[in-house]
Amino acid sequence: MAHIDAGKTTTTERMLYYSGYTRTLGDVDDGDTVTDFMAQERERGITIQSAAVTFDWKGYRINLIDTPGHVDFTLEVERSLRVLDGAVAVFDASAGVEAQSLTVWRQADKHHIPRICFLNKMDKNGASFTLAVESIKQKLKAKPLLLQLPIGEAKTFRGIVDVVTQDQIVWRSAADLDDGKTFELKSLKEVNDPDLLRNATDARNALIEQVADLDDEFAELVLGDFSESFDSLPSEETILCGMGELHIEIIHDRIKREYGLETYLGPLQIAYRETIQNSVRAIDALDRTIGEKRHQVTIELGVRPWMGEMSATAPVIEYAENIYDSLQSELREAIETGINNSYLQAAAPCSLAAVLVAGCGAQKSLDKVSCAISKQDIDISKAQALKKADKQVLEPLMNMEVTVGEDHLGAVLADLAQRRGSIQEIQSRQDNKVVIASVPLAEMMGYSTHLRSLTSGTATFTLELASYQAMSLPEQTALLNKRSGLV
Ligand SMILES: Nc1nc2c(ncn2[C@@H]2O[C@H](COP(=O)(O)OP(=O)(O)OP(=O)(O)O)[C@@H](O)[C@H]2O)c(=O)[nH]1
Ligand SMILES: [Mg+2]
Repeated sequence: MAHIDAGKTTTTERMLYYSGYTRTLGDVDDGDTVTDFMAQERERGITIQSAAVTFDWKGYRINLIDTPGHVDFTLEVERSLRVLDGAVAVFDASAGVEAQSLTVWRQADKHHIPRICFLNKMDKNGASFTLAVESIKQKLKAKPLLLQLPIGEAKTFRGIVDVVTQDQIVWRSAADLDDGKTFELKSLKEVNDPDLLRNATDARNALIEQVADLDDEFAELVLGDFSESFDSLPSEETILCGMGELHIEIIHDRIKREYGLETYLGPLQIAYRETIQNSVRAIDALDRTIGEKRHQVTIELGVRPWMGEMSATAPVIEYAENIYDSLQSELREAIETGINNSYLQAAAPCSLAAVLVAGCGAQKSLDKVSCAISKQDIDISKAQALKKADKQVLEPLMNMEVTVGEDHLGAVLADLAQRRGSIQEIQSRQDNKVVIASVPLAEMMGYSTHLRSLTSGTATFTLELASYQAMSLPEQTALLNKRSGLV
């Protein structure tokens, strides 16, 4: 729906052509479009009656009604609005909101029809994205959410940026203008255009905020992520925890916008873990005088690899024979709390290990102070035991599924092999292949961008944590060298 001549019929004709519904591209001025089929329409180059067409696009069926823009046929538009699920309001970007657009917009308001605004004629002399958007805000009293930005305007118009995916689509220059079917899709990260990248990032952040204002669930998601992820360390560094690169970027941006803090986002770090390969024991004897009283406690702790279920936060505590019963229950509690605390505070959580309380002796009458001391010293003895053990670094291993067309399957598989991925299965789903694989998280940096350029944006993927797996010795050495700044 729109003012006369905004380009509804032309846009419809393009949709039919690009979706494969028609084989030739009709033109209003030549009088050969699909939806302007009446003789009078073809002669005058205007739409007089609404015409409905149905076509398929990316697995969706679209029922489209091309309505007339002339004021005399307003009733035709009203008729269509009664049966529609949604409307696309087409605007001439050099004119903004024109009179008849205002009329049909109000009609759509009356019928509570959701709307998409399409700024057409961005190539025309005098086209202005900013002015057109401003006119939508002012005249229609609407709050548009910007989903695309133009690249260039009027004579320089050559493409658009997808605000959500941060990809750009650029058509060939006007000189060798064809039917518009050929274009180049690239991630903005691969394009050296700092101004465009900044505008696109700003637009995306503004969009996230607008959606958060409209949708409570979405807002909670964004804010909840933020507060949970803000994990401060004693140093000048703050660790942001997130599920992926985009997640981290958004949190980083919110810190700037909402707290006014200029921060530098360091490279992404993987949450590695460490485990031990053999059993070791350490004895710690403590003898302290606090006030008048002497506290003496000896603790012997052992640690050994744990072969059972993965236990990330709760350690497995075992007692050596005869120890359990001989321990006063307060001391037992103190020891167990000590072991649990030392687990939770460890910088790199040590999973897959069990702690053995091998021996413990204390003076006869234990009081609260000796218990507290025991708790603290558990940490020291555990650290001593761990130091003696042979260690093994574990890395997060992800389950992944890539859905890709047959023609790009080879490229995706070759790329996964380079990322230390192992392919478990390749299934067929409709026209696509689904690759089921596992791959270390450390190899997945920038994967979404890379996959897009590898498959011209046709593939999709999902990723979830599967387990922690032992790294090979060369991989471990490379990682440790990198972490200690040797390479
Ligand atoms: N430069 C330029 N011209 C366009 C564009 N889209 C449409 N036109 C031209 O604008 C004129 C009107 O296009 P139509 O598609 O008939 O417009 P309409 O909205 O269907 O008009 P009515 O049905 O009469 O309301 C035609 O001459 C088109 O060739 C565009 O993106 N750029
Ligand atoms: Mg028309």
